[in-house]
Amino acid sequence: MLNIPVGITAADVTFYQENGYLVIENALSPAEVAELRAETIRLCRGEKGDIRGVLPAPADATDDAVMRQYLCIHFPHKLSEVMLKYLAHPVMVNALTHIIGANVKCMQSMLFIKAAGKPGQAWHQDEDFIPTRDRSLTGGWIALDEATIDNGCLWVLPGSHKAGILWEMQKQDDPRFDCTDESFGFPYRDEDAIPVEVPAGAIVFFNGYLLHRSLPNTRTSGYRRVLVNHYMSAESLLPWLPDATTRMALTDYRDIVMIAGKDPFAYKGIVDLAKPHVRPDKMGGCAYPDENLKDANTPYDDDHED
Ligand SMILES: O=C(O)CCC(=O)C(=O)O
Repeated sequence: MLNIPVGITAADVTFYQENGYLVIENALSPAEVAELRAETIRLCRGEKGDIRGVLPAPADATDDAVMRQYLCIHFPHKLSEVMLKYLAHPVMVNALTHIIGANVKCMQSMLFIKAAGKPGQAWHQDEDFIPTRDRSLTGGWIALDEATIDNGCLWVLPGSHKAGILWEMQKQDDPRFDCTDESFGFPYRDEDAIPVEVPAGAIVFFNGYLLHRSLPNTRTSGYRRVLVNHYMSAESLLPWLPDATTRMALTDYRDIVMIAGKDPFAYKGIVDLAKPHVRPDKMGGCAYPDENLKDANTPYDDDHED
């Protein structure tokens, strides 16, 4: 039984076009949020299949001990029917077909767990990482916990998508952020940013050219869990290959899931490319946790609660 807010309004679409983001509260019911949280634990326990950087959890490890290991799991929808289902949640589909157009595909999911003490992500524009040809990239960020300033909500620079410029990027070693490169040189100040604080069950939509970041989870316990999926117009090719080592783009990345309308390029078929993996959180270095931990006895020795 869905708690669906009515579909988005013309005023919502105008707000999104002007500001580059939009919040829909009560998009998911409490039962749906609970389903995604339960699946998050199964993924972190390694019960859904191989995820690079996720170690099989001992049966007696607590849910907290297991979840606290991981900042973020990339491509959970490749292993989990539950995560796959929520790519095309009715509220998501309704909003995206108004924002993007009738034909919408998804190419990426990321499951942030972001336990207390974990870092945020520095200023960036998602089109730097996932370059569409028609600037249609849109994030659909599903809050599985309330997201607040103190647990590391999103911050956005409203209207920054409008220039249509991808700003320069550089490596950064700011301890507030994970290992991802940061955008710089843009004509906006940190003071112009606004926090996007939302309750659990909300979806935040944001444009692929919008400058956004998140700060660390500074609470002493708990999580800021989010399932964020990325979508684009099915009419655009996607010159992308999510392989940080080669950086070799395909002409058209076809490991996609259609979530609305028709795929004009269905004749190309779908291929299986993305491999689920953990995002290094910098606190343990920028290598994968399995590489960091290969000499350690077990990551579960320290089973304390905050
Ligand atoms: O939720 C976060 O902490 C960062 C998410 C983000 O920046 C993104 O999905 O592009």
